[in-house]
Amino acid sequence: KGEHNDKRGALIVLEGLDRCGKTTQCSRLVSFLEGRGLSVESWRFPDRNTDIGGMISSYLANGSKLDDQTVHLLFCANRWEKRSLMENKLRNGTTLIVDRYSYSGVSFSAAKGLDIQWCKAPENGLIAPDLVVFLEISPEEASRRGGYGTERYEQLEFQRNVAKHYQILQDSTWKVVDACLPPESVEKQIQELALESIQSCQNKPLSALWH
Ligand code: FDM
Repeated sequence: KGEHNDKRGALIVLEGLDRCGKTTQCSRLVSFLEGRGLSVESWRFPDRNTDIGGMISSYLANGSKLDDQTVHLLFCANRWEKRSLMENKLRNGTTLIVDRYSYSGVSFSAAKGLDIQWCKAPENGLIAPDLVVFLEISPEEASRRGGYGTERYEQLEFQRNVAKHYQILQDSTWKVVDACLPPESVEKQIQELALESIQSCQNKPLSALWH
């Protein structure tokens, strides 16, 4: 069969409020899985390297004014433009560790007051994750962690609202990990969840959001 791998990769998403430690944990997880000889890649959304990603990036830096619906659809389109590459990678046996996905998409937009069903609709048909690790931290605790940066959404009141919407979205693929435990302990829990997911996804076909 040449290069082709019979076993599909897992789609593993890390979610959580700003400053919950997602990005660090994503890269640690990728190193861990690579160390085990697995085929794995690190992804993130927004992917700022595309034209759409550039528009998002400028919006987040407060460099452009766009209405909430438009921004929502840009974030969503940024996932759609990566969908077929994502599917190919997964089918070829590569596990993807993704820093934010549609849950951020819906939670952040709904926190601005957009209707949650309206927000979910264009995400329909994107690939459903095999595992969502939610790194739980209170907005207050997150804001104490060295403070937020300067991007548009990094404010306590807004993060509280995002947290509320994350709660609503939790489903059976979610595993909640306490982001306030020591980082090594968080890391270990995520490793176990990821290995379990990589094993068990092999018997499951790829499926679509939101079913
Ligand atoms: N964000 C991220 C959204 O509002 N919608 C989305 O679909 C995604 C993926 O963009 F504040 C928000 C979340 C965050 C900001 O994300 C940039 P990073 O992880 O800080 O780059």
